Amino acid sequence: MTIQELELKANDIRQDIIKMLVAAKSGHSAGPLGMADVFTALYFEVMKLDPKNPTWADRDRFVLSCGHINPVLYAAMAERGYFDVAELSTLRKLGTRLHGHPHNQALPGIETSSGPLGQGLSQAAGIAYAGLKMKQEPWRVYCVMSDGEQEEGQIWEAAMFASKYKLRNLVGLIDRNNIQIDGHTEDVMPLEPFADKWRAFGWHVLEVDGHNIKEIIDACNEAKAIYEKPTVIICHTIPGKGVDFMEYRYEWHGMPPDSADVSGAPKKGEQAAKALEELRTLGGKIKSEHQ
Ligand SMILES: Cc1ncc(C[n+]2csc(CCOP(=O)(O)OP(=O)(O)O)c2C)c(N)n1
Ligand SMILES: [Mg+2]
Repeated sequence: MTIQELELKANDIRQDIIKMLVAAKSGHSAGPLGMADVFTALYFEVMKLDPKNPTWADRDRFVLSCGHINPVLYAAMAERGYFDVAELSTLRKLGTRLHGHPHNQALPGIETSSGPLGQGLSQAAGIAYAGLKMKQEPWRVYCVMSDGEQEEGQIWEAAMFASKYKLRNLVGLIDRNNIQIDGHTEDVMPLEPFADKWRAFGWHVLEVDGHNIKEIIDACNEAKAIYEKPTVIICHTIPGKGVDFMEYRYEWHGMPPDSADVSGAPKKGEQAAKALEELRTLGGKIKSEHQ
């Protein structure tokens, strides 16, 4: 796909996210919107996968460590053809396959269950170890983490393990959006100097603009050429990206549009419509920019 097509796909994914959250009347807005470009790059360009055969033996493995941002995972999977986009409206409903947090027994293509933060990198490192050291498999492992969960010790245990075993088939992508549940990361528990910490743990470290799809793809390609180390890509993102009244606001971490009146936002009942209108306008701009 061209970069323009990928940008339009990310814009569709953002609209899917708004619609599914409103239908569910619960769920997280800021993280999923912020990571739409990263998921578009992964699901439409970077990862080897077959949506019609989700257990294909040679597929790249994907672990979502920060399970709460899974509206973006579901939207990317549906847009990629794993299941019908119409099913997105069943998010969090009784009997759905689309649980509030990813459930690997519920939906084909979900590699691991998650929700409790801090565990995904350990799972991904174990999978990468099995693939590389026990079976010499060609596939790679991608693990998306959030910045809030970097405050948990288990992340750093996994980082040491992956470095010790030189898991060059493992790529961590971190949503560096500077927010967590009720504040900014640097107020709650400072992470900086963040890249230096990963470097000190023996990882190859890259930093990208998490809204520049080409940069994300290039970084994932660079990781393939790193022989001795796992790679971490720090993706600098804007929480709530694409919806003006949500951008940079941690208040939207765990709330869907139209669930509450928030300062600076349209009033409850008008938020989803406003968000969708803004994204549709943005889509029009992307179309005309590249002509
Ligand atoms: C072990 C664990 N502790 C607490 C939570 C509750 N929780 C869910 S999301 C979240 C915020 C974490 O920050 P981040 O993932 O960076 O949030 P975002 O950027 O998506 O707003 C917390 C504390 C959890 N899911 N797991
Ligand atoms: Mg965060």
